[in-house]
Amino acid sequence: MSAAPLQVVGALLGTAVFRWNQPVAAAVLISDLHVPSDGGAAFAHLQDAVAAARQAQRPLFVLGDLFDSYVSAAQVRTGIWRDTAALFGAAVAGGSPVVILHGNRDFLLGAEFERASGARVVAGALRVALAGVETLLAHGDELCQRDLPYQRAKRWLRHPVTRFVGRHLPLSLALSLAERARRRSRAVIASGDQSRFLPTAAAVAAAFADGVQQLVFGHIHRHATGEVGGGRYRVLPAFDQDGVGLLADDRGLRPVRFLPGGQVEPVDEPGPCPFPAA
Ligand SMILES: [Mn+2]
Repeated sequence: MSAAPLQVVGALLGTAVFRWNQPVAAAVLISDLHVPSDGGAAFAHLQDAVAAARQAQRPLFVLGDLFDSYVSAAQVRTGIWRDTAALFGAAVAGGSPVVILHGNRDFLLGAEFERASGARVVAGALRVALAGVETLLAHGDELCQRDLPYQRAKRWLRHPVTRFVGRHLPLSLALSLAERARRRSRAVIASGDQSRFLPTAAAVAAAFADGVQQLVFGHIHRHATGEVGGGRYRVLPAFDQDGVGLLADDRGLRPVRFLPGGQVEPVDEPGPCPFPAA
């Protein structure tokens, strides 16, 4: 895979859609690892998924929220963020490209992480011909159109000025601000009408534009698959919970659990997700 800049080919509900410029015959896909500062189970599962990708010489796609939080560019030089960059660096050197979409917790991942890891960081969604199927990979937060407070906050959090300030914060301040934001977010999610946090059917259907045949996203931490508006969607579960992701190859996409040593075991196909209409 080349290092040429990716072209923006469209937008999905305010998220830029980039085009991956080569077909991908086979891949490993995971999402929502939320790797915490102590690594924990999430990092162990990630090592298993990276091992599986490396043994099969497949690219690894991470569909956002790789980290529990990533704010300051200084983070890549320390702790679990440095260790994760090194893990990806070894995978890239071993022939497995790593592609990371921004999630809502780590949308400040930037060029410093690309340099440290050799991974490609995509500031948006990614259109890719995956095992012969026109596929849109997205984090999925833009699909949750009923969560108006979140969508409003997203606009100012991703403003260039806010981003600049965040990325230049001293490490300790960045980490404590991120932890405060996480605590508030957990409280909001626990108290709200839960359907507010689901994608709307209209938003999911909107993803099937311009020839997209398949949509894969995460964010809602709920393993699901089904059809909306004539296209198949797949929602990846939170990877930190169970180490479950997707394999893509000439047999299509299928859920697997990643085990130590690069082994995988099949996981039952999930049912559909009840998307509210709007
Ligand atoms: Mn998320």
